[in-house]
Amino acid sequence: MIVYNFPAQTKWAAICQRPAADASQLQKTVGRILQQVKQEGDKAITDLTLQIDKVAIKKIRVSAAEIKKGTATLSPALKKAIRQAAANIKKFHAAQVNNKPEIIETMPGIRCWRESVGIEKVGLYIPGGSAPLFSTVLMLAIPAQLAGCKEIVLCTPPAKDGSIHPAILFAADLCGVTTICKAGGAQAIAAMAYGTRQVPKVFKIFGPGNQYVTAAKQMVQLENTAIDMPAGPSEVLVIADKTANPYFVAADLLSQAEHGPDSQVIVVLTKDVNPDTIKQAITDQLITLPRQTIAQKALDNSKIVVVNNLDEAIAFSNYYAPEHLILACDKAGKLAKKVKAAGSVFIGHYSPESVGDYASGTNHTLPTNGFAAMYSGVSVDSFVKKITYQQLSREGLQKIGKTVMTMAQAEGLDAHSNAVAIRL
Ligand code: HSO
Ligand code: ZN
Repeated sequence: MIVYNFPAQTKWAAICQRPAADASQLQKTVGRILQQVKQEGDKAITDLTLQIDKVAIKKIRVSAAEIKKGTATLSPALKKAIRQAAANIKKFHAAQVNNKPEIIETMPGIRCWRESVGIEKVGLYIPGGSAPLFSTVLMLAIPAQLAGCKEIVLCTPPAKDGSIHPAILFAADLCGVTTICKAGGAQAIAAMAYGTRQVPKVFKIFGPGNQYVTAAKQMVQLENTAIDMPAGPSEVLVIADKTANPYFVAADLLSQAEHGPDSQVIVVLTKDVNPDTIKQAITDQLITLPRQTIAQKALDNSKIVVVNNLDEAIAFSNYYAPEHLILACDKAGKLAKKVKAAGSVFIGHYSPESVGDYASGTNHTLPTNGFAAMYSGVSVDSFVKKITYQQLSREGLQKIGKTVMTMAQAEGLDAHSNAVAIRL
């Protein structure tokens, strides 16, 4: 870990820099995959799955029998844990559902309101890779279901034997996913964007993924499919003062670092904390982890920033705009009020990020790469369109008619003016 002692504000940009992916080669490869899926549909998916994932699949769609067989192998303890997490996520997200639109009478006889309508068809991408993130199924399918999305398609790469991880099947089945497909990478994104015989076309695609998935999402967005948000490697920033337990802090940093070698880990310490105590606590815990090689790589690029006080710490964090922000200090509640940019905030010594990753109820699909400065994490809102309505009575039109006609004429749009005049 690189230590920066009291860096001047002019140095913050360099410290906060995220790794930049080389886009040009990536776009060519992904562009070719998108084209292939567009032209050959399902055949392209099976061919690419064999070629890239080295898995031979007979059918892309997972059958009901396969779901039943797969979920039966899951331990009762894991099923119980998934149900508990799902219940909390549902409870938190249900409060975001807006089913009583407020009618605003802007003038007598002019009534305006806004209604949330679920996006008919949505696509969820669940990465396979080194860890099957079935928790992400809950985080995406639950708000989709609450939003009233009719079709919820899930794509995830199959394992070497052609199967889908049983916990992914269980979570998908529990949360109303309507179609599960065996497809990963850019080809999965293409299939959901364009539609194939087996993979339904969707209007918006959600979920994390590697650089191919991310590039594919960005490219289909230029055509006619919406995406949740621009995604980059996962990040955490921990603010710790002398009240923090170095072992808690180290554990949080490691839980982020184990995601991938490109995980971003930053710890901001007030000057009364010795960075060596954190480093020692990391060393002690790292050796016990099965994913220590991955975590070590992420830690090699991670940073310790020492600042004068908590106000400076929060200013630095707001500048970085982390996906996850952990406030490891006694005054965390007060500090939380000063957060201006973060995907999700974990307040105090007993709120590890892991809890938000799985089961507190908040969503773990969050903005990375500095996008927390202007984007929000996934919520029920991400799965709806907000349609506005207005209804005028004759009297209402009489009241506003002159205003509209005057403005329309001034813009040189006489037909607009006439549409009012003809009614009056
Ligand atoms: N920390 C990840 C989510 C996750 N963690 C899934 C464990 N499983 C990105 O927010
Ligand atoms: Zn995580």
